[in-house]
Amino acid sequence: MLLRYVNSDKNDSTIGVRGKLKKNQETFDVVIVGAGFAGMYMQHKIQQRGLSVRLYEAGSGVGGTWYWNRYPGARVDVESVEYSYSFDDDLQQDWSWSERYASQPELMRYANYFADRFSLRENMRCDTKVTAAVYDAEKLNWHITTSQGDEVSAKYCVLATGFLSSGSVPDFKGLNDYNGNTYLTSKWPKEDINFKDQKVAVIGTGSSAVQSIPIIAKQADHLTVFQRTPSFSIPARNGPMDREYEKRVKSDYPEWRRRQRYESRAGFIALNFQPTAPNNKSAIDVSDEERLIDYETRWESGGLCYYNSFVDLLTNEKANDTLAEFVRNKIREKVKDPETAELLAPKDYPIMAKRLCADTNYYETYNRENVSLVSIKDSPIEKLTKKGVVVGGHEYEVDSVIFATGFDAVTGAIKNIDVRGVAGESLDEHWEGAPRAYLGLMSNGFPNLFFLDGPCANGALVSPMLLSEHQVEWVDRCINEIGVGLGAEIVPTLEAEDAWMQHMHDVGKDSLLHLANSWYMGANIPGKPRALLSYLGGLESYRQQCSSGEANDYGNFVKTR
Ligand code: NA7
Repeated sequence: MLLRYVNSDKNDSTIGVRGKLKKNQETFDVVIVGAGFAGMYMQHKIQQRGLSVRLYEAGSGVGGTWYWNRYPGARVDVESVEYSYSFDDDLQQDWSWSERYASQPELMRYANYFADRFSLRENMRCDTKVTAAVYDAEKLNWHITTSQGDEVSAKYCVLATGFLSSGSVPDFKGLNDYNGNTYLTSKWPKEDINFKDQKVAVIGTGSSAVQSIPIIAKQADHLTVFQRTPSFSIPARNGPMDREYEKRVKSDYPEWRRRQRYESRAGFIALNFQPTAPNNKSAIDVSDEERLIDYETRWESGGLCYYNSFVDLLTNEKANDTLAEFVRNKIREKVKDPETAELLAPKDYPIMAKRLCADTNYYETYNRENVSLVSIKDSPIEKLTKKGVVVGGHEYEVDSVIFATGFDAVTGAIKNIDVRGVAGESLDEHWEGAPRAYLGLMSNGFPNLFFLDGPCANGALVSPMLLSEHQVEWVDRCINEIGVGLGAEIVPTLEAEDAWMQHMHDVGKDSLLHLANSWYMGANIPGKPRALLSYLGGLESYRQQCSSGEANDYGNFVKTR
């Protein structure tokens, strides 16, 4: 099988400075893993403090998730003016987005602009995977090993490895027998791929598939989509940036950011949408007419704004079903063939219990003559053969198979590193089953090790930019307030970690998220323990809890000075 999703990036113009020494044994104040938006901001903060820092990145350039997910149609589902750094007013004034939702190439331009503007490249090593991070309890530092043979040490280690960065391909029978081209959406090749004159299969119907299918369908001779679970998708209503609107936002950006932080549930308010405030009423207490007005207005606004709709949509099945049925009816209106429409209309899980998708012509694509939908819900993919995909005894012959099969989300990228804390205990052992991290920032037994956008914080359900800015600033303060002279060690107490896990459980136990087999629950990966991976208390509550963590001179931590 030709694995086309493995890139060769040797001539990439976006590369940082690569490791030149065979065995680099330097010592740093801070080592950061990952040059996504969180890792780069962390590096900037550390550089501003005048501390020594090294950032390692597996890709050949910056951008993190956006570096790898370059599949056709890849774009962010939070509005560009919100999905951007807010910490520097000059930066947000200087940068101008071209569309309501930035595409992957534009996000890459932004990431590279950021790296240059804040002089990050010199302290970065790209094309370098961190393979192990082992704590030396005597020297009080982390010993970090990389795929390029670096062996460096650092007082502090920050894992900014991303929560959607470890792509997953199911272990289909016959995977290696298939002779055509294979692609993974989360490791898409850099060269232009065109499916003209090809018969193509897409496996999976999550967000990556929903974005890429309409584009691939226009190129391919025939596209067959293999769907196990349909997604709920809302029209994104993407378009060129409305310059008047941009001007309005920029005329008072701090106020827009304040609303994003304090007037939304998820850190985005879909600024174009009026009224922007979350609806704090119950969906079942209002009249049918009032409910419909909310749903229709948000449908017209587009995107993910149902996260700010009625307050009980994610806690009350009856309330949830009012919105689910509204969206199912929209699908039925769009898709001409009633049988296909019913297959595309999700009925087995609450809406938003898997992350909503935002699309451009997704459902309409199934009205094309060259597109067919095969439900594999009751009859899974049996195998791949030399020529294609077999379902229900029928062989679908295709030239290319695209795996849009998701991620080992939140913990996958962390677990790819052999992380060992005091007494040699591995993170895997400490997490035994489900991940544990106080405030989603640190784990007991792993001093001076921080997670950004990691487990037990609310990464899955809030705008990742806002969350990572908040976390980076917390870590920056922690390193500088506790690490006086960089001689200190800090680690959360087991009691604090237990209490946070209990709080996470209490806040999340009534959520409808438990009713879907999604990456939110780790349920999309065979063998991964089923557990809620994110904190569901909302951004504001999270911010308050993080402040409590800093209170009383970091009273919930053990410190050595
Ligand atoms: P998702 O949303 O996890 O989607 C993965 C899709 O792949 C989903 O439809 C899965 O079906 C399907 N899948 C996974 N394994 C199989 C097997 N074995 N057989 C058939 N189908 C399978 O990942 P995306 O990359 O689309 O999106 C991830 C996030 O990126 C998204 O939430 C946004 O935040 C942006 P299943 O639902 O498991 O039945």
